[in-house]
Amino acid sequence: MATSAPSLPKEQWAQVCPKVGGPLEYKKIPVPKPGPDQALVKIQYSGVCHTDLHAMNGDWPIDVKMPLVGGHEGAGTIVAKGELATGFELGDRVGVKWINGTCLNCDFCENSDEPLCADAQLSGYTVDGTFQQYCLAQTAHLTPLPKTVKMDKVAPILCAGITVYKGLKESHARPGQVVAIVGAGGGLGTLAIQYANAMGLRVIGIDGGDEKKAACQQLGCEAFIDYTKTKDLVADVRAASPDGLGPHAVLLVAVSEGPFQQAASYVRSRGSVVAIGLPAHAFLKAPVFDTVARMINIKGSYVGNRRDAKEAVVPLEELPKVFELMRQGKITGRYVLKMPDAE
Ligand code: 8ID
Ligand code: ZN
Repeated sequence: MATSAPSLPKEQWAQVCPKVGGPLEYKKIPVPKPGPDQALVKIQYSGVCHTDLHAMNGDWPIDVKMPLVGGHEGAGTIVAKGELATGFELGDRVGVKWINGTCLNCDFCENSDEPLCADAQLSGYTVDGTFQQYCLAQTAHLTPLPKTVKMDKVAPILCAGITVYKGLKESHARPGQVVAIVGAGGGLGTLAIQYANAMGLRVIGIDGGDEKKAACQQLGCEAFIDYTKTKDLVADVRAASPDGLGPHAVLLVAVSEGPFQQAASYVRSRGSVVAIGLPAHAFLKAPVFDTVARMINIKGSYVGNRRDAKEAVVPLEELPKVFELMRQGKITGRYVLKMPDAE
């Protein structure tokens, strides 16, 4: 049976992107109703991912819903659910992530590779996301949030944290080995440093500017290379690894093509280059000879699963400001939006 909290409003505040390119409109829109296998989640906090800016800009070769409510790092509580929505009760604390719903029946879904499902619905991309007070998601794809985690702290984990944790696992780097994180001072990067440290890895951070350098060092990078200042990035990255042979793995989380063409030159022989960032219209490039003769493994990694960070909290009406800073490359760490009535 479908259930809902006794007094749900008919309207809510949302940041709506009316068409590709924006600008955003902060306005009231109807509160949606859950389908049979969905829950309605009252969002308290939402992270802001660079993906949200890509969506607004129409950067990628997959169609984006317009008008669109973006956002895919939402933390909140269930206030209504459809008659086939099992596993959760009203009032449960949950996370809404990038994968909003999938078929649950295809080969990929059956093998826990739901992000690869051809029918995957994407929060804040193919369906409205978490830059609104009330958001829908298939209950199978909600993440239960333990009572002990703070909603503002956990929000960025629902995309950035999950993605970099998965990327580090995909790199197969082992404790004691060295990973270079390219774009280390951004949302994904700052979380990647923390996960890498927690997994016993040594981190070389690569990003630009003193603010990002300080943040990276404070979070646990043992070396930092400023791509805006170095004269020979490849040589500097190699030199920063303790034996001079280069990092065992490279996590590419930057939003520019250059690093994607460069990483194979400094990764250690037999090492892995893991592409995660999604700059518009970009290509990966690597010398065939080196890739073969140095046994380099180049792969992509797309979302996945996990935990915590230090973040700034700003109110929902300030989303356009966050996007502007992101465009200018001035975001250090992750911004988290606070919904108008969050505690
Ligand atoms: O599942 C996935 N693969 C996935 C999941 C989530 C996000 C992919 N992403 C993608 C986003 O769509 C985006 O393209 O990862 C990318 C990074 O997202 P973000 O961390 O949310 O972006 P940010 O906070 O703007 O950080 C980007 C950092 O890259 C640095 C910037 O200074 C910034 O700190 N950077 C750039 I732009 N060019 C650089 C360069 N040449 C660079 N750092 C080093 N070298
Ligand atoms: Zn994201």
